[in-house]
Amino acid sequence: LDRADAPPFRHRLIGAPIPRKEDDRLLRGDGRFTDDVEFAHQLEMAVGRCPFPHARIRSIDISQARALAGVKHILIGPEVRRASGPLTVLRPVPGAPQLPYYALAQERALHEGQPVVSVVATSRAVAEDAIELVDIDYEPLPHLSDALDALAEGSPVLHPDVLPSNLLASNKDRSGDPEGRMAEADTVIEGRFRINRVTALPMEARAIVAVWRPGARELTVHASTQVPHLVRKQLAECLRIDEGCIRVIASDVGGGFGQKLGICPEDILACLHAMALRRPVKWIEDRLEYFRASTHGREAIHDFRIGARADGQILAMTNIYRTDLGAWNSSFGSAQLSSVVFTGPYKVADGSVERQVVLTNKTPIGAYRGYGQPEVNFALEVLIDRLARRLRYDPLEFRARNMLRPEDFPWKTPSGAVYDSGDYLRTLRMAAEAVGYQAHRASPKRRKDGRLVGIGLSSFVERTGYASARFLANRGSKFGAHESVTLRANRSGGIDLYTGVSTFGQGNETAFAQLCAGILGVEYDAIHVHAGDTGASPLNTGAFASRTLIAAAGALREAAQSLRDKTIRIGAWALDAAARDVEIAGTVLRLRGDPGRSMALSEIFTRAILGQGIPAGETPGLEATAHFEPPAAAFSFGTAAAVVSVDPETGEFSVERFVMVHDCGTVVNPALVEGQVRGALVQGLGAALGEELRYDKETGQLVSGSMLDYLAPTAADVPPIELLHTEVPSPVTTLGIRGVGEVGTIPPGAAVANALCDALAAYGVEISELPITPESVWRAIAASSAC
Ligand code: SMO
Repeated sequence: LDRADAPPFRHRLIGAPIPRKEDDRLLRGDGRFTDDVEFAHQLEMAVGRCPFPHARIRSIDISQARALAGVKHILIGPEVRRASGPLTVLRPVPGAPQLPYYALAQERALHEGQPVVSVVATSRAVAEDAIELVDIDYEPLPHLSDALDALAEGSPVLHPDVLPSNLLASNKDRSGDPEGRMAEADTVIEGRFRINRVTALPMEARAIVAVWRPGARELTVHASTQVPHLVRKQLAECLRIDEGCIRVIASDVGGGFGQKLGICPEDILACLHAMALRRPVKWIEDRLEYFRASTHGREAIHDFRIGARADGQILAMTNIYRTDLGAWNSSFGSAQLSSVVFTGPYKVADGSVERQVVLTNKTPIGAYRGYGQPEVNFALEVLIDRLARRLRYDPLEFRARNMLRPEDFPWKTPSGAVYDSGDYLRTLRMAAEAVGYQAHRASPKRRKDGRLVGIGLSSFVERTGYASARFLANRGSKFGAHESVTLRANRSGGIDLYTGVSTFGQGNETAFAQLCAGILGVEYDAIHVHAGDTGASPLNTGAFASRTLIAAAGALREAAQSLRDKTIRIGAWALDAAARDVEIAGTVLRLRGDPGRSMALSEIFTRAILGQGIPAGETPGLEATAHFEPPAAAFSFGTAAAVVSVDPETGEFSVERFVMVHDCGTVVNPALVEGQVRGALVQGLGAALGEELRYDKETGQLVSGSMLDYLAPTAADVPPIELLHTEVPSPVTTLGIRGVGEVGTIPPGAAVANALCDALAAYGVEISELPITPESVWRAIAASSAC
């Protein structure tokens, strides 16, 4: 990938744990989040939500609400349908229709928390009071809170106008002869695994401020989003206005985690109100609304089968799973991605995977960090342990025997994915070594204090980035696969870096500046990053799928090299030297071997910008935009190991150690990588060990929709985490980078489940559901045959 005339791309800043550029402002309280944006004459919006999981809306009377002092504007379903289209999705389910899901419910509301009425008033308090005064006559309808019920014959159908059943889509991938190979197997093991519905829980919930200036035909939207340019496109579609009239600005975003991908109903509502009133409208989601109405994550049922020979060779795997999407297809990708990695790190050529996407009367599922991969990892890796036990194989050696070897790559999986490269076995061995696996195996399970100790493994492969835009186009995606950057020299001798990638905690400002400074040879502090404003960045894709740096590194390199070449041409000419004899070093351009002959970059940049004092034939300006599309996805990989102790009387357990060995290819900034992996592990442990958005089957109500009931981990709940890295460069990305943003969410569930089953081996305990809680462990002990 390197140009012949360019210096090696690998430079001194790659691999340096440079402190995050973002932290200075965040730690000083100088961050600017959407709620920090204030306009004169600004109004606030509140949303009235359906209290039932499914109801016909007979009538809505807003007369009392309208009469309340301070109320400026009220919207209900029919007006919204006149003024805007149904919410579009970024990546539609192939073959599935556009569902008629509008910013406000129409004749029927399909889930508890769905917006039914919105009010704009002089303050949030007044708007909320007005919501209380809206008189809505609901007729509750039969509801579905379970995917299997939703598929049953005779169930009520959520979207009867466009779909004959609640099965939104199903499709299948296969390769080889899984049935034949299963028949040959000495042992076939199967299991059903239930993965909980959870939520991302960003510190900043959703937020928007919309400002409409009709004279300028300009709608400016400040939003808490991962994808400003995609939000702009979706707003243009739903509001039926020209994209050129819309500017989306995401300054600081208080957590994305996939949940801040694409638009939500409230975005449309705030814009409609702002356009009707010609005044700025703000909506800041509160935590209770967040639980009920922000897209949820995960929730799937996996039926998994593995067939193996008595000698421990896996012959075939099959996986059928149902994802409960809730009432609308906000995101299909997570349902799709489970299948991409369903065979994990194992060499299995014969396999099939079938996915069914099911609609229910629950809050729509959206993207959530890990994006389908934690779900399938739990099913696969728990079943691998069970199979190893049945074959009387050590779980570590059973994994090792079946893992893909470096010489197997590129490896095409039964789902059609192509794993690029890796040394999977090394991560397994390193995790075992770090956690003291053999010593654990040799020591008794029962400790002096009566607790049982166990150790569990989970190995994984994660797709990061994705295949080319051509691949996506076949599937009706609204986004491409490239990333873009603009670099612009300024007269102070610095570089302004413009990116459409918003800043939501990943550290991209730091990594971008680090790469840019390294390629140019300028000071890191001379790079000024301007992120997340569609009015001041080249049209890009956005930050999701652990893809940002994989794609952006190529764009950064191209733009930086172009800027560097021009700087050198102008500087060399001014110093009366040959281009090959000069170099950029910090704040100056100097003659190699004669540092006394130099010129300040500020001087060269000023000459270039003004077009004064530059060689004949050189155009004025010093600015470059580059777009880069990586040729393929890179697959991260690794192994986690958990040590648990459990009280067999009560089921109370604690994770005493958690080791993670991970490979994200070339590490640009180890401090950022550690932050990403550690943070995602905490989210993964939380989702595995307590978090659950639980619906009451009878009433269809969300019963864990507050911070009191939703058991997110606190700092005191997080076990000691030990991180190790290997660095196998990916052959398919610039620099060999693999993604790292989501990986930590993947292995915790299976690692802890396997550790508990190891500790409780004498009881023959099996764990097939998340979350794993003291109660569920106690029930599993009680249900086990040994009791
Ligand atoms: S769940 Mo991520 O933002 O692809």
